[in-house]
Amino acid sequence: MKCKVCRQPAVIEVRRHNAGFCQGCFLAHCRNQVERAIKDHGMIGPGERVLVAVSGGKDSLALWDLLLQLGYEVDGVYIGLGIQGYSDPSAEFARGFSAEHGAKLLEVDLPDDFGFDVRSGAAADHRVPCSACGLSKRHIFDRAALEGSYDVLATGHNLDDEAAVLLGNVLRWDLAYMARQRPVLPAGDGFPRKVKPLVRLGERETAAYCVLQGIEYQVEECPMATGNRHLGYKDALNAIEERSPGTKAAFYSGFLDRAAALVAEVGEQSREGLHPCPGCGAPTTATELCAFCRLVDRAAEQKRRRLSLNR
Ligand code: Q46
Ligand code: ZN
Repeated sequence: MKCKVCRQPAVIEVRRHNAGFCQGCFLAHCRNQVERAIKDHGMIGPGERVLVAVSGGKDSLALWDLLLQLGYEVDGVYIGLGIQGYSDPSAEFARGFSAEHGAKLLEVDLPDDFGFDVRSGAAADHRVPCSACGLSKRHIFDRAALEGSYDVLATGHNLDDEAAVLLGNVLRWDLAYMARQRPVLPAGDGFPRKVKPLVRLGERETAAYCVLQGIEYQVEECPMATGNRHLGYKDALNAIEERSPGTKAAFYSGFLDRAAALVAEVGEQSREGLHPCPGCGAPTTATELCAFCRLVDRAAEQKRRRLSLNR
């Protein structure tokens, strides 16, 4: 197969585009896709400061690299989740990228800074681990962006992630979640602007980008992901994509073009009635503490109970 752009031998085929690319043209293709997503959706303005949520995996490190390549001023923020055998090496990949590129990395550690890890927090708050993890990450990333006065928080959600989340939302007809699924969520009411510049790239492409660009990343999946619903939706979409390449992109872009505006109002309603949490100041609809503060309290309470039982 030849590169669609320069006719040299291709190193990767992207079936969705019915095209092969050589190394140089593939890296340029990734930059173009990110540039186009940023421009089409008005994600980042000239001179704005960006904070990238970094996990140490392929998507967030590819995103960090691509934004730096495109000339943006970008720092990273990494959260240590206290997941045994996974969090420490992930942190090393994030730190390695930061050191190699001379880019600033902020670090927050759930056990050190908040007194719990994903597993113990989830147990204390009667949630599944990914729910406690997602809640913690959203809260901490938002705070880091606001406290650091960044203009925008960028996350590494790629096309496969967004299509899988959309499938889950459609299967449950969860209009409020669908409304929040846009590639840009505007700032306001204690939230930073949040953007997803990788929505035009699949996860095979972000992995290939890292390999071809020489970026070392955490290849292992999070051990807590096993059996989660999101992975099931990804598998289902991959099976469809295998038979009909391009379906995933058509599903997601069709939503943005034809359905997102119809559900947008529901999303605006879900931001109504927000007030600052008395514990941390983050916006919440809860009458007392926000969900994250409750998680922190319950984890602390559980810890106290365990310690008194062991005495
Ligand atoms: S890190 Fe956290 Fe994911 Fe692990 S515990 Fe679940 S949500 S699977 S992106
Ligand atoms: Zn709070």
